[in-house]
Amino acid sequence: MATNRTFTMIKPDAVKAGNIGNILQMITDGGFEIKAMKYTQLTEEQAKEFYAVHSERPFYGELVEFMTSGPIVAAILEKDNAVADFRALIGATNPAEAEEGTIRKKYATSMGENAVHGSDSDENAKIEGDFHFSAEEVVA
Ligand code: DAT
Ligand code: MG
Repeated sequence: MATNRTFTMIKPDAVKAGNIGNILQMITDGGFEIKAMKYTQLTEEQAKEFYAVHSERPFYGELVEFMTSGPIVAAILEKDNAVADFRALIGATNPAEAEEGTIRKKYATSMGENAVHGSDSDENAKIEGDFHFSAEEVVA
C-alpha cells in the first residue's frame, strides 16, 4: 500500500547555486506539505551510510565526497502517493533525460550533481526520514 510520505534532500550543488527557495517553491506548488525540515551538512559517515546501497558502484566515492561538500536541506514531505509523485516532480537521475518542468531539468547540472534526492519506495522513505529526523522533529 502506498503511504503518504517521502524524504528529500536539496543537494550541495543546488544549495551552493542559491536554489533552495526555488526548489521549495516547486515542492509546495506540487502539492507536497513539509512535515519536517533541516539545514545541515552530512558527515562522511552519514553520507556513506545513507548511500550504502551504492557502495559497490564505481561512483560511490565521488557521491560521498559530493554529498559532504556543503550544506543540504533535508525534509519529510506529505502528499497522497508521495513517493511516486515526488519522483515524477524531480525527474530522471540524469538531468539530460529529465522531463521539462521537473526539478532536475531546471536545476541539476550532471548525473552526479543532480540537485535533489527523492526516496524510491515507501520502505526507504521511512528509513531515510528516520535517519535524519527524530519523532519530535516531525510536525503532527
Ligand atoms: P536517484 O537519485 O535518481 O534515486 P540512484 O539512486 O540510482 O538515483 O543514485 C543515487 C545517486 O548517485 C544519484 O542521484 C547520483 C549518483 N549517481 C547515480 N548513478 C551515477 C553515475 N552513473 N555516475 C555518477 N553518479 C551517479
Ligand atoms: Mg535512489
